[in-house]
Amino acid sequence: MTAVTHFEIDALKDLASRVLTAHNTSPENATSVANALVAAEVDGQKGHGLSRLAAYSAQAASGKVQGHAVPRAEPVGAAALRIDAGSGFAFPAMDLAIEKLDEVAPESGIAMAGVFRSHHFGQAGYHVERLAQHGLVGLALGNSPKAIAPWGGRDGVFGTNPIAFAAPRRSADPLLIDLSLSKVARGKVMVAAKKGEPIPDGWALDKEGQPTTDAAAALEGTMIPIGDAKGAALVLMVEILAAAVTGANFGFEASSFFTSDGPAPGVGQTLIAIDPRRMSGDAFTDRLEVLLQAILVQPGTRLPGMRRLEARGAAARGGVAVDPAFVEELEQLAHR
Ligand code: PYC
Repeated sequence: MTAVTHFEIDALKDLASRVLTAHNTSPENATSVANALVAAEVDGQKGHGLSRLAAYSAQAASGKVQGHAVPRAEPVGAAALRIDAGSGFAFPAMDLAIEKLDEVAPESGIAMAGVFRSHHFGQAGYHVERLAQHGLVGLALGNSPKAIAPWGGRDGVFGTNPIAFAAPRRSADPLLIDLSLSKVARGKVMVAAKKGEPIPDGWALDKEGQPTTDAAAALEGTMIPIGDAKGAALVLMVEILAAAVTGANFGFEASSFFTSDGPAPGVGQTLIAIDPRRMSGDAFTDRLEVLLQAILVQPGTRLPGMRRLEARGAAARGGVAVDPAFVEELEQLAHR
């Protein structure tokens, strides 16, 4: 079993920031990335947390990610803007998108930002939750390097293409739905392959497009989407909204989020903010509570996103559980 120690949230942010600034990244960008990675760590989403830091910093050092990029917003309509992430990290571009949508959506009722020349945007829910904290309903869609084949096919075309949704509540944390569209994260297959263990049926296909329980064969093949053929259609929709609409690379054109060689991935994200007050005034929050209570009166039900909130509460009380040997590795990276 891995040993864990509880670390202060701010200490982990400071560490992540120092690792990045030691690897060709501006302090502003390092802060933005560190905030997002530590938020994922706090929420128990470790696959989008500090585990990404070594790969991120190697990519900034090699120039595959432009650590000093300054994202630029260009209005392209009354309530639409394009954001060029400049082949930098996705998080500063997403921060800019949120800042702009917060300004525009309350005026226009709805606003959209399309981010291109972008990179891994981590847990998609992190972005929409911030919109919901400002009273907006948020929808985020992002594409990623190929991992899923078209239904019936065998070669990866699409990424795991997450969709996240958040809605503000009257006196509770926003409702948050965050779905990656592969049945399970590829990271779980990587862990099984490392241990030489099989994976459950239904997770992945081998390179011939056949179902496999062999983790190593699955890594050479593709991930099965949630909902099988219906999920594959949803993956296609996200690919169009996140990449075709924004002018970004498709999943099959994008380079890896993990390796430091080659061109930048150049993926895209679409973020949509709706001001529900413009549509239904104060009724929105009342009606949302009616709906959520209709769920919660049934024994055995929970709202989506609760595990994350519980993890967050535990971290706020007692710190974030991280393997101290891993933290030491990150300290070494910060002093390279
Ligand atoms: O959750 O699969 C995911 C994901 C891909 C890119 C960003 N998040």
